[in-house]
Amino acid sequence: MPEYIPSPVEWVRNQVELYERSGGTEGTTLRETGLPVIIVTNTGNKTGAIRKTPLMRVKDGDSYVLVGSQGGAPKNPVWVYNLRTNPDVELRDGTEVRPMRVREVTDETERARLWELSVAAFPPYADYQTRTTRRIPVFVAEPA
Ligand code: F42
Repeated sequence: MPEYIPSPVEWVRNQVELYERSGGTEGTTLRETGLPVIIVTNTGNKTGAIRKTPLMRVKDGDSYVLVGSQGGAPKNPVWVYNLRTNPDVELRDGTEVRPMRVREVTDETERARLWELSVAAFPPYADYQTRTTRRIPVFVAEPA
């Protein structure tokens, strides 16, 4: 078994810890927004270690949209590279944990639809895109 390496960022690490320790009944929303969060367990592209990344929950039928916004930071979050290298993840939504396969959305029409869905679920995403010149990467996680 590869080792699990918790996030170096304290509030993120704490959220993952509470979310998982409670079996998905606590720590499931983003701070004061109260909006729901999922946890994507992914594989480090260099270390091969297990990484757990909380993201906003954007549902599209049985699938989830994963938005690499990182608050509009100039660089992509590292998990984006992890998913590009290893698309097999485990996705926790509350008490439900399922294996999923991730693909990056490159089709413009599909991306436009999913972006709209993402902004509806979490309005700050729109703001984040205006803060950075990079194109925020969008992925879809589908049941494996
Ligand atoms: N981030 C988003 O981008 N979108 C969201 O919708 C979102 C929602 C959200 C909700 C709740 C919450 O608690 C956090 C949320 N975040 C959201 C933040 C998100 O969870 C990540 O913390 C953030 O996107 C940054 O991702 P990151 O993968 O860059 O994480 C950093 C802090 C990190 O863990 N860095 C590690 C480190 O040691 O510096 C490296 C992790 C890693 O995967 N390393 C790789 C490996 O092989 O292990 C390779 C490293 C390399 O050098 O390439």
